[in-house]
Amino acid sequence: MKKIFLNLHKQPITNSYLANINPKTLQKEFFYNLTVSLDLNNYLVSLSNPVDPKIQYTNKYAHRASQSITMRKAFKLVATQLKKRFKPIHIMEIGSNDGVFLKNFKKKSIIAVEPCSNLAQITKKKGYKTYPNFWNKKLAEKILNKNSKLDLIYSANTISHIPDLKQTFDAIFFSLSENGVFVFEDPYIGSVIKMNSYDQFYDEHVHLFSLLSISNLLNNSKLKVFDIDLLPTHGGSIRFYACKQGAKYKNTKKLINLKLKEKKQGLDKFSTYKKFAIRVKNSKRNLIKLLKKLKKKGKKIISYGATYKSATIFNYCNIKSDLISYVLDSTKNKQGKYTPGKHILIKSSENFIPEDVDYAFLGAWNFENEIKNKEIDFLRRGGKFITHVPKIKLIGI
Ligand code: JHZ
Repeated sequence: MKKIFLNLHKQPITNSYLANINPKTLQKEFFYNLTVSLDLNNYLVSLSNPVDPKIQYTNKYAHRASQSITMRKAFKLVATQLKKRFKPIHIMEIGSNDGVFLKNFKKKSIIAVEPCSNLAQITKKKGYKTYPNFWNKKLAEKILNKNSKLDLIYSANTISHIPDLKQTFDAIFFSLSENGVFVFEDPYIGSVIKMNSYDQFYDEHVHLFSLLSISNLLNNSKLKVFDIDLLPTHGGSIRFYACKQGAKYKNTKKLINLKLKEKKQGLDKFSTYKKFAIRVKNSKRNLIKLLKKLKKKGKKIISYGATYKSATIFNYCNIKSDLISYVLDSTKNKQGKYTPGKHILIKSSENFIPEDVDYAFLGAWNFENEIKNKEIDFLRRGGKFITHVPKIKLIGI
C-alpha cells in the first residue's frame, strides 16, 4: 500500500528549458502534480504519478554529467576502484550521458545504453558502442544476443529514474554473468530526510532509494545487495553493489550497519516522512521570507546553477524573476533559455558573478565548494550565497 506524505504541487518537466517565453510556447508547457508516497510494504519512496519517460528523455536532453570537476573526479575514482576490485572483462553502463564514466575504459570492453539520442550520439562519435534505447528486458535480450553475459553493469543517477523497477532488475538478472556485479548509485533518501533537501524530488527522480527498499526490490528479482558506499556526491548518494543470489559475494559489515542505521532513522516508518514534510513547508516559508526581505532592501539576487533540483524549489516556492534576476550556468545548451515553470533567464557563468550582484542562491548546492572556489572574488567583495540545505542560511567569508 502506498501512502502520500508530501505534496510539491504543480511542477514542470525539469529538463524542459524554454527557448522563448512567447504566449504560444507557454501554452504548450507541460505540468503535473508532484506528490510523493511511501510504499508501506517495501519502504520504497516514489512519485505517486510518474511522467511518461518518452517526454522526459528526448533528443533535447540538457544535463551533461561532465560539467563539474567534482563529478569528473568521482567517475574516474569509481572506474578505477571497480576495475581493481572486480577485474571485469565485459562491462555495460546504463545511462551513459556524455561518456564521463565510459572514458575511463577501453572502447572494446564497455557497451553503453542511453535513451537520449543527442547524448548517445556523443559517445557513439567517440567510438563507444552505444544503444540509444531505454533499458528493459527487450533491450537486454537484443544486447545479449550479440554479446557475452556481463561481469559488471554500472549505472549512476539512472535506476532511480525508471518507473518499472521489477522489469529493470529482471533484465539485470538476465544479463549478469554468474558472479557478475551490478553497481548503481543514486541520491539517498536517508540524506534527503537528514538534509531537508526536498529539491531531490522532481519528475526524473521517480524513486529515492534506501538500503531497506532496495533489498526488498532486488529480492523479487533473485538479486541481493552485498555492499554499499555512502557518497558525498549530489548532496548524499548511495552506491549499491548487487549480484545474483547464488553468487560468491558475502555481505559486508557496512551493509549490516547501514540497515540498522536506517531503522534507527525511521526510514521504515511513515511518521518520519510526515515530519520531513512539515520541515519542507517551513523551509519554503523561510526562503521566501529571506528573498523578499533582501529584495526590499534593494539587493540584487541571482541563482547559481540551472539545476533540475532548483526547478522544484522555484515552482514550489513560486520564485520568479521579480526575486531572482537570472540564473548562471556553465552548460552551453541551457544558456539563453528560460527555467521550466517560472521562466527565469539562464546566462553563461563563464564570466563569473557580475559586480552588481549581492546574493546568489545556490541552485547547485551540491557543488558548494567547487563554486565557492571559482567565485572567490564574489565572496571577497562581500557577496553571499544562499542555501536551503540543511536549513536556510547565508554563506560568506
Ligand atoms: P547538478 C541532474 O540534476 C539531472 P541537477 C539528473 N536527473 C540527476 O539525477 C542529477 O543530475 C544527478 C551547473 N554548474 O549536477 C552545471 C555551473 O554552472 O547538480 C549544471 O547545469 N557551474 C540526471 O540538474 C548544474 O550547475 C559550476 O561551477 O540537479 C549542476 O547540476 C558547477 C559545478 C555546475 O544536477
